[in-house]
Amino acid sequence: MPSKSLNIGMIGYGFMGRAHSNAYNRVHNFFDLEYQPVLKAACARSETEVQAFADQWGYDSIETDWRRLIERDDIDAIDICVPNNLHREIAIAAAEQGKMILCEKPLAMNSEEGEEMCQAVEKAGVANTVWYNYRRVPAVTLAKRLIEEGRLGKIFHYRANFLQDWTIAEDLPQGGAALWRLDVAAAGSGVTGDLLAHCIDTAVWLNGSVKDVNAMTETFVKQRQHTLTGKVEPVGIDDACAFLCHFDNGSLGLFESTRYARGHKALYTWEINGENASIKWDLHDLHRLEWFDHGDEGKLRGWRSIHVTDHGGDHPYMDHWWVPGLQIGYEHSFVHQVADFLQSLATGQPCSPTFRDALETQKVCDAVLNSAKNGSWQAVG
Ligand code: NAI
Ligand code: SOE
Repeated sequence: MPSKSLNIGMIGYGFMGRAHSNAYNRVHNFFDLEYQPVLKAACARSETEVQAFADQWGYDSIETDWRRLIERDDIDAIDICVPNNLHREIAIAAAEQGKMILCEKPLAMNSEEGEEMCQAVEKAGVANTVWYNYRRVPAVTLAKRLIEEGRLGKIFHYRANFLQDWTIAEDLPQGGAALWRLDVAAAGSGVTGDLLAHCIDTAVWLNGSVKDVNAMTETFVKQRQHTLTGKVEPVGIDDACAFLCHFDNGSLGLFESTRYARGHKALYTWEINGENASIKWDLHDLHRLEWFDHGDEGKLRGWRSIHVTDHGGDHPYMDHWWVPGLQIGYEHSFVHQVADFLQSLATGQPCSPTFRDALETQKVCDAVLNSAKNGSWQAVG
């Protein structure tokens, strides 16, 4: 039974506000932990909207100004689920109030902001994590274990894609609720910070640091009406981005992301080729890990599809869920991140990715955008 409460102050009630609230509500039904999250307060600008959200998800109270929320003595941790341009200001103010922080990705608009955020949480000594949730899909965590066991041998290639198709229409406006991702002032960048950031986080976690990058970006629709001003304004985000890179371990990386791949809604895939084995994963089939082992007997050698649902400690996180063979989904990656965060509070260990870990991804994103602008290889700062 939990003996300690962790009072959550949630900022934002959109997609991630819901995904995280679901995770806080469910974690204790499946994980036996010392700390229990309590949904203390939800915050957003519209009183009626945030009250409806609070009622639906079980928050005790609401606020309409995040500054008021972070000043409250009954809040232990601030969860930042708002557009990217607000992450820095909220995180720094929350750290100054001594609050723990769970911040959505990307950490910040750029690495200068990210560095300031790191310094703020480190100075305040508050627990912090960034929601790069795909690390905690059991098949992805299993891949990490297999790599750490040295089963792939020397790694030669890492390739990843994150493909969508929802911004192809030229008359789609930019800015405001739901469309802030198209507005560079709110998002910081397009697919680089929104989608490739996930690919980079997973890659750095699985394959180590990126040394340098060579990128190209494209903005297919050059101007769109802005929802907030009503005017047709230039589009400042990258609609598509592809880059090559060298990893510190000598392997080569190839990454692509776009919102113009007709037919693809959220096709996140990665593949790693090592000297002894190859491994690949696909978000659309997230409970499976594809594995090719060159050490297998010749006549039986081929790609295996591992259904990552087994118990007995073989498959990460799965002992906490249903019986072997029954799979879990997208939302469980957030439950796992909450469970790991709560566990980290009990052990005093950091919950990776911390702000400092996520800054590494931010630096790769910055190098990618600089490379695309300058047309040259860029070292990761
Ligand atoms: P959303 O557009 O669905 O929700 C944004 C929320 O922020 C809304 O509730 C809005 O009312 C609120 N908000 C905006 N300005 C505010 C202010 N000044 N004060 C208080 N509330 C304010 O956005 P979504 O998809 O939830 O994205 C939020 C963050 O989560 C972004 O940083 C995004 O990159 C990240 N994200 C991460 C995902 C992941 O896979 N880990 C998935 C989707 C989003
Ligand atoms: C964009 O559509 C989006 O929701 C990203 O913001 C998320 O980070 C990604 O996980 C899914 O796609």
